Amino acid sequence: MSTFDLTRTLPEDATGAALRADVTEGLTTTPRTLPPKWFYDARGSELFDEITRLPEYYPTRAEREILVDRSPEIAAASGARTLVELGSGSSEKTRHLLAALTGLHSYVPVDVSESALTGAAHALLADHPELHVRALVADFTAALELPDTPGPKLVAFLGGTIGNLLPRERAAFLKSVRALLAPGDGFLLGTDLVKDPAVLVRAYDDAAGVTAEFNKNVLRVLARELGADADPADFDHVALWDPEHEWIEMRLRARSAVTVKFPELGFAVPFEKGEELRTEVSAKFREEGVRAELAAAGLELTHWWTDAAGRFALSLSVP
Ligand code: AVJ
Repeated sequence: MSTFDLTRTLPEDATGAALRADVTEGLTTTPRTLPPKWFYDARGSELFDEITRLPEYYPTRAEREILVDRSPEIAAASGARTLVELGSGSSEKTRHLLAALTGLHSYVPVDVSESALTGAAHALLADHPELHVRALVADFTAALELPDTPGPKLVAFLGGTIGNLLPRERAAFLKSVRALLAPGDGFLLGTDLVKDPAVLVRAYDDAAGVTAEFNKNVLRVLARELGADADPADFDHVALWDPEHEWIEMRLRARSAVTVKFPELGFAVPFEKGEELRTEVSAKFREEGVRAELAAAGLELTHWWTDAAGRFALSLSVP
């Protein structure tokens, strides 16, 4: 018999408090920045889903190709009885791993979205009648307390979302992952790879304008959650490649001088014409860099799998 339970570790108004703190910190100083996690309200999550089906946005398809081709190898290398997935979302790509992990006892999806967790779990339980799903509503960048489940465990962080963290945040995140692992456990990490900048920029500035809508959606979130008078029509979507940091940046550029008022926070943010707000970095990686960052956190890279075109990588590392 399969089982399902869900644990909330986020305090009631954690989201509101975190958004207010991020807005205060990121918008009252220059250059103006906001963390990318605020894209993902219901509409933002739908837009991201749409992005994953765009012809220009290759990472999702490339990662799925690796999971389809390599899940048996990943399963054999890890031998996991518990799969922990950080930022599990719809768990769509995880199905391939779950099918390959034949000895699996427990699946622990971790996500800030309770609705995503319950929806995904019910779909999975139908296919895995013996599986124990122990869902955690939690922010994976904070310290996690995992349920007590049988080892060995495989912690997976897919999608290339690690690229949204700045180098210092990445180092702290990898150390917190390392702290979850015991001897015999493993860490499966998805990373998008450095490639022709034109291909990268197209992936973040698609012809249909879906990514532009996704980027501007953060302004709708500010309007709804904080009563800000942020108008998407006042800003242009910008995606550019930063060759020094080897990351894509998404920005919102003021089309003319505009002031965004935050009545609940007691301040207003003036933008000059052309002034930009950085809404996301999406770092791209090389094998040696991934190996070095893992090593700095006490993890040894043991496997490196890419899609046939070499666009995206999954790595397995061990403590
Ligand atoms: C979900 C973080 C992997 O950085 O490629 C897609 C988000 N931003 N298009 C990425 C995103 C713009 C995506 N991740």
